Amino acid sequence: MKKRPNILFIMSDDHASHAMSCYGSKINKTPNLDRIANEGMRFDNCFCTNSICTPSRAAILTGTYNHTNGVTTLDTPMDNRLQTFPKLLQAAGYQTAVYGKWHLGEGVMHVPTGFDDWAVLPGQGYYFNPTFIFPTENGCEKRTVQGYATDVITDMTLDFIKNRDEEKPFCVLYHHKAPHRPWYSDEKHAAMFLNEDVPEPDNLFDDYCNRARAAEAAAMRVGVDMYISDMKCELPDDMDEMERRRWGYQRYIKDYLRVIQSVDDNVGRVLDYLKEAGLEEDTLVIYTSDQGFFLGDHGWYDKRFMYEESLRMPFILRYPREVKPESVNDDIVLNVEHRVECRFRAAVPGPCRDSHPVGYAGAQFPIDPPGEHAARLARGDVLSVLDEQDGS
Ligand SMILES: [Ca+2]
Repeated sequence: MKKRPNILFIMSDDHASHAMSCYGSKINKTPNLDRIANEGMRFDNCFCTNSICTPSRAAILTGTYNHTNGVTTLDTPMDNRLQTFPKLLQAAGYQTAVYGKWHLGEGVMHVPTGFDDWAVLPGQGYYFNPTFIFPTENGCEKRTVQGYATDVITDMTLDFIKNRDEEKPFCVLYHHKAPHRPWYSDEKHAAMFLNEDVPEPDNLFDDYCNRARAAEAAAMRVGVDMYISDMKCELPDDMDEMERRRWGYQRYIKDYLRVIQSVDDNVGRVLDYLKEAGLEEDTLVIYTSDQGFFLGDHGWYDKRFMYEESLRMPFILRYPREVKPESVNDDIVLNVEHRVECRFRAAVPGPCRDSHPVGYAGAQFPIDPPGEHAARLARGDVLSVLDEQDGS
């Protein structure tokens, strides 16, 4: 039987690809995330189907669109009886775990299922000394863990890998809370950018003319529609809107980039451990985020708007046994396909349609019905999909 890879699925929260140097960022460097892209494949056109945390996370786990899985808003928790890729892997003999951001609901119907071990943040969680929900014999309990969330989540992930049953492959979902607002940096990165300005995007001072009214109405303007908790100071009342945008951009983007630097450092710790433990060749490493983010683009921060900056997700993977270094894929890929990627790599048997192989990451794989349209789009087969929809 073909050796089954371990899977390290790393997902952060609101990390836009244009804040990663492997995607050409003009404002920061992410050397450890770049290692994944440089030693594997970078996807340049990966998009979410609903640019907000909870729905995107449900789409990724289940491989289905939100009208199918029922998770349509931040307030619709996921039914944990739904089929997910970790459940399929667990049933196929994988050791499975999830640590960090979950944001798919709490309580018996919504906490993680399909995992041999887990510890997740309730809701958004906190950056410092976060509370986690842990499984117990009779259900679950909340406990506070001392430390900085990005470090703590990494420690949990490393503990799981170090203490695994070496006879079985593993799949661990390593889910950062960062860089979701309010962007609280750790001490190590607090001084970054202190005496310098971060370059502004060309369209920071967008005036929304010649655009649909929604653009002007959107309450996502940098410096104007932000809270004191975002800015960590009182908002100035002696600036016009454009001055406030310029001031607010520097205040928030520096904190956003500082918390990303901790994610990058910690991903580096895990990559170093995989190498040290001799697991590098046998582990598929994926890095993604639940959606993108406006980095001052159009004068906005946040997401939840159908623009490329918010819909585009970073998606890079490394698996030396099958993926050539420095590969780039510009096909359109959707978040509902992440499950397919993990299942394929693990060669998990299941209710697949094996008569429909398609090219993806330079390989052939069977796809299942929920991923079918997206996978065909990934082939560039757009017109036939649209024709089929028109006729159905
Ligand atoms: Ca998010």
